[in-house]
Amino acid sequence: MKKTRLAVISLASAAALVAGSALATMDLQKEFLKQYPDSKMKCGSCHTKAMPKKGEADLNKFGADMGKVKKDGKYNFAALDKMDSDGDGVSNGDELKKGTNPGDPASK
Ligand SMILES: [Ca+2]
Repeated sequence: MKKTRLAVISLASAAALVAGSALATMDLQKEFLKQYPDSKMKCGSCHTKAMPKKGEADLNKFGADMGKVKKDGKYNFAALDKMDSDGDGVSNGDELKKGTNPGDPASK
């Protein structure tokens, strides 16, 4: 009986952790789209893979820059706008307004 209870608590804890991380990602996407309604935000905007699976969530340069402008849980979007994360000569802000990918130099 004790083992069953422990297993149920462990499963519930694991589910809460997974749900928490998924919600954080959804919250970030919502916050991002609120800030940049014309952007074509997708997983590949911040990650090296278009559809990253668990363990493949490597960030591209734009995703890494988003992490750099995060302070106390808030993103400094004004600072992010001025950067040119992918080095293609077009600022992140301009790319996000145009709907191009600020993490892909081939998209500008
Ligand atoms: Ca750029």
